[in-house]
Amino acid sequence: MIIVVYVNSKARDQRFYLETLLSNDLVPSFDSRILVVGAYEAGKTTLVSNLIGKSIPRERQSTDGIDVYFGKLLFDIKTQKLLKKTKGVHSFPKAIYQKILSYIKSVETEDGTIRKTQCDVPNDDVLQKLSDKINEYADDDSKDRFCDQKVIPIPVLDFAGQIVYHATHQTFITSHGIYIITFNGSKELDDPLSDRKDESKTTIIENIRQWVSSILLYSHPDNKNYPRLMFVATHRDLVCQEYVSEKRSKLLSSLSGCFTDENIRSHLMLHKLFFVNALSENDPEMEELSECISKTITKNPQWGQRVPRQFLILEMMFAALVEEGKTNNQS
Ligand SMILES: Nc1nc2c(ncn2[C@@H]2O[C@H](COP(=O)(O)OP(=O)(O)OP(=O)(O)O)[C@@H](O)[C@H]2O)c(=O)[nH]1
Ligand SMILES: [Mg+2]
Repeated sequence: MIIVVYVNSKARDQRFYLETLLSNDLVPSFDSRILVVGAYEAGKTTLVSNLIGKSIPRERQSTDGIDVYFGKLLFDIKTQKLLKKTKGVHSFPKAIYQKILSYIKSVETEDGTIRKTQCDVPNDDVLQKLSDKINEYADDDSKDRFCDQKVIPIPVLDFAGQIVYHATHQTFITSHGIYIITFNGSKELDDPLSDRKDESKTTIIENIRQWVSSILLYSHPDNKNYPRLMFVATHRDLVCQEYVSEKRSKLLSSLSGCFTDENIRSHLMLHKLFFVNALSENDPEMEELSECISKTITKNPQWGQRVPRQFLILEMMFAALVEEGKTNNQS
C-alpha cells in the first residue's frame, strides 16, 4: 500500500477528486472544434481573432500552414454560450487542465463515493504529478473571472488559404467539427479569387465548392447532418449600407443554387448567411455568429457522448507529456 503525505488540504482535495475519475463509469464527454476555412485573403484570421477576442490584426499577414488556438474560446455548460478567455497563457495542456478542473468541479457536487476500478493505472507517482499540475493550474485560474464556471475549451483552427497547404489540411478534418467557410462578400461569387493576372482564374464559388467537397470527403460523415458547414461572408463594410440586404440575399441564393444534392445540403447551414465586418469588435453579426455556433455545438451527436471517466485522466496524461516535451525542448 502506498501512503501519500499531503502537503495541504487543497492539494489533497484535488488528488481526492482526481481519484474519483479512476473509474469505468460512463460520463458525458464534451468535445468540439471550430475550423475556419476558405480562400487566400478571405478574412479567416481576422474573423478568428474577432471570434476569440484576440486583438484584430491591422497589418495583413498571411497564415502559414495552420494556427490552432487552445483554451481561448470556452463553452459555458450552464448558459450554453461561448466565452472569450483573453487573459493568461493558452496552450493545449492548459486547455486540458481547464477541462479537467471544470469536470472536477462537477464531481465535487456528486456524492463523493470513490469507485476506483483500476488502481494501478496510472501509478501513484503519475497521479500525484497530475494532481500537482491541476493545483498549479487552479492557482493561476483562480485569478480568472471564469474560475467558478463549468467551461469546456473549444479549439479554433485557422487554416491558411493558399493552395500549397491544402494537402496538409486534410489531416485536421474531422466529422465532429463545425466548419466556417469564409469568403469575401464584397465581391461576386463568380469573381476570380485573385486579381493578379499570373494566377489561376479559380472563382470564389469554385473555391467554396472545393472546400465543401474536401470536408465531406475527408471527414467520412457517419451522420446525415454532421459535420456542420456554415458560410460567413466578410468585408460587409465595403458594401454600400443600403445594398447589404440585397447583396446578402443574392449571395445566399447563389450559394443555395450551387448545392442541389440532398446528401450534401443536409450538412450545409443555408438558412442564413452571416455577413460581417470582421474588423469591427462590435459587429452585432459577430455576436449572432457566436450564438449560432453555440447552438450548433450542442446539437452535435458526439457532444455529451458517454465515455469511461478514466479517459479524462488519460487525456491529462497526454497533456502533461506535451507540456514536459515543451519544457525539455526549451531547456
Ligand atoms: N474591410 C475589411 N477588411 C477585412 C475584413 N476581413 C478581413 N479584412 C482584411 O482582408 C485582408 C485579409 O485578411 P486575413 O484575415 O489575413 O485573411 P486570411 O483569409 O486569413 O488570409 P490567408 O491566411 O492568407 O489565407 C486583411 O488585410 C484584413 O484586414 C472585413 O470584414 N472588412
Ligand atoms: Mg490567415
